[in-house]
Amino acid sequence: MSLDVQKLRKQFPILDQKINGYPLVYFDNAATSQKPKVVVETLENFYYKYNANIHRGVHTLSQEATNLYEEARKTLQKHYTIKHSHEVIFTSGTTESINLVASSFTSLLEKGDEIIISQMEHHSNIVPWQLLCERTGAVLKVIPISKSGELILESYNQLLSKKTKLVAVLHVSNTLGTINPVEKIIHKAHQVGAAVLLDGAQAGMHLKPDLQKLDVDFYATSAHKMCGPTGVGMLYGKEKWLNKLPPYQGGGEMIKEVTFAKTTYADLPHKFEAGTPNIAGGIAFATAIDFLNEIGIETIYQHENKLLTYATEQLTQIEDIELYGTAKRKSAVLSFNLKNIHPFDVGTIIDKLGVAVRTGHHCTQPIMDYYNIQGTVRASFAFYNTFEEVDAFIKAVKKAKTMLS
Ligand code: C6P
Repeated sequence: MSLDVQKLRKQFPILDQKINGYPLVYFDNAATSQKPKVVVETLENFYYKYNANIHRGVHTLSQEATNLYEEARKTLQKHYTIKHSHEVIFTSGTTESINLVASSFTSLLEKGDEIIISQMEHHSNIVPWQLLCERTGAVLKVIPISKSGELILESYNQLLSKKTKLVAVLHVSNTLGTINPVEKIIHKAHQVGAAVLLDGAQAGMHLKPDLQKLDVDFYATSAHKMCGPTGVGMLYGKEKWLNKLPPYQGGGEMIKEVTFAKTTYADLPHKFEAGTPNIAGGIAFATAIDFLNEIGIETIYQHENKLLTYATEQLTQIEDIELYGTAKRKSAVLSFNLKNIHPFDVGTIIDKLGVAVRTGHHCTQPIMDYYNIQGTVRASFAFYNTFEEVDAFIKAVKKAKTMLS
């Protein structure tokens, strides 16, 4: 099915504006996606009609708010094909989801145990594991990448051993666009008895993983990268792991009984949800998921892929373009540089022409070190982007090249 992009864009009033006198071309979707009216209305509706704390009150409003929040959990469960709704933990986003697992894993690791990550990870999937290694004496191992920006799986196989306790890798790279062969990665890790965490931050709007089929142990994601609000996300964890791990934070709602002698913890998912959560955000996260499913994630992927192919063809015709990330399976991310020109300068000039992209290391400094560069210009597309916008972007890059050469 093809998309009626113009009709969809009416759901995103922010796109219909001029920046520096030019129509906005929003190509910074990997940083955060725009929010459709239905999501904003859900937030507004919650605060106008249902605002109350959840799981705490006997009064009607509190019960209604609780029902909406728990319904949202079920929407996530269904979307990701998760067995039990209590395996869905609401967090503030991917970063917190990963930190939760890394923090709780402290008690399960011993000196000399190994954790495997990859060279293409976002800092959110590097630093929490480094901190865990510092706490426990575990050792961090890194799967290298190839020039095309793909994981070298032979090296991964060699890194795996009985010492491997956890493998934490990206589902989709925010800098290179690479869609990793996560099925193979999970299968291999399980053969040595290691758990697998996938950083799904960049998969949300483009792929619809069946988490049971994948057989992944943990899956982390953020609502704001899939048309939902900021400050809310999900950690999926297999029941057996969530039962084994100790709580991440202590506070209200995560306990069964508190005495000064001993505290016992609430059942899942509440054991990992201390304090008042982002209630409106969680509910609006579910609205965003419904919105995406109504369009169809496969339809979204196909449209974005066409944009990516067209943009790649156009961009690589410009002399002196260096492209980073040419994996066979890619999401709609284009990272590039103009030879001898700083990415920041390109980003600044094209912004003057209305084009919003991200420049810099994209919180993936090891990738920059690998390619021996300081940063890249990154254009990332969403289903509401058009071919005309790609043309405007290419024109802007050409102008930047002329001005900066
Ligand atoms: N990447 C980008 O511009 P949070 O901030 O918790 O929602 O997501 C962190 C995160 C984790 N993993 C990956 C692969 C990511 O891309 C991100 C966020 C943004 O690329 C902001 S740095």
